[in-house]
Amino acid sequence: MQVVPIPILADNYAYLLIDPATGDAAAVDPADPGPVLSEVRARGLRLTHVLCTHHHGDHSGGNVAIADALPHVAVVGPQVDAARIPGLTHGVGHGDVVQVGSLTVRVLFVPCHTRGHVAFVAGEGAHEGPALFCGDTLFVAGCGRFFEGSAEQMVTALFDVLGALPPETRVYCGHEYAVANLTFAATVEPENQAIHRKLAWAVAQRAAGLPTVPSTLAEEREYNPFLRVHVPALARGDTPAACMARLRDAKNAFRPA
Ligand code: GBP
Ligand code: ZN
Repeated sequence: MQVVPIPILADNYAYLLIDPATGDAAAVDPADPGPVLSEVRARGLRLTHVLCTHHHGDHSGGNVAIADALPHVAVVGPQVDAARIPGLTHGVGHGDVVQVGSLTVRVLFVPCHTRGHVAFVAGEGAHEGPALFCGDTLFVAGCGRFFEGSAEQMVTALFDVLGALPPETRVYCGHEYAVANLTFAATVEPENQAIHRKLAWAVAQRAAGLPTVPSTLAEEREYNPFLRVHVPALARGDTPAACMARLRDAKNAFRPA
């Protein structure tokens, strides 16, 4: 299994998920089809699927152009939001599987950012550990805004659903937000050295023109405040959902100095 991040639009990532055994590949959230199709051609791949995490245009806006360019491609996305996913051919829900060459991709239902948001986990059998494509649910050191859901739903998504994956799971998220997220994280947990280390690393990566993806779930648990709502320093006596709501409100209001 190989994953290639493709920076698109202002700060989005599309991804190619490649099965080296067959040359088959899937494109995750290819909202800008140009750079994604160029990469497919340059690598001599056969694109078999678009995997669309949610209806927002910066994730789903390339579906139709890709299907027009490559009519055999299956457009996979949340059945719950079928009417809002352009070009959808295969509506899926929690536990469904999609076969990309010899790779098995499993669908996880993680509503909150949008009411139909799904994540895709690939290569769960592979010895290098699975790859998680989590769209705008989990970011490096952050999470998505709760546009169509509640703090309770984000707790379920991050702890019960994504939290059930192994710690070595590689996290491929929908936006390059690491520096902004870690700057916020440092204000809510200033004593946490993992935040300061990751922030220095993220600033250096970005200065070198490099992405901050992937991280791992194990790493995220060290510095991501939204995965630390049960830690006393952040919970301050609140339930996980109440802490989740408070952190989300604070992040929405946060403007770096
Ligand atoms: C800021 O505040 O500095 N950069 C901005 C935040 C995902 S994109 C931009 C923002 O709000 N991004 C969204 C998010 O969830 N961010 C998490 C965070 O800021 O902590 N989107 O493009 C967003 O989902 C969108 C598209 C939203 C269509 C609504 C519709 Br309708
Ligand atoms: Zn979004």
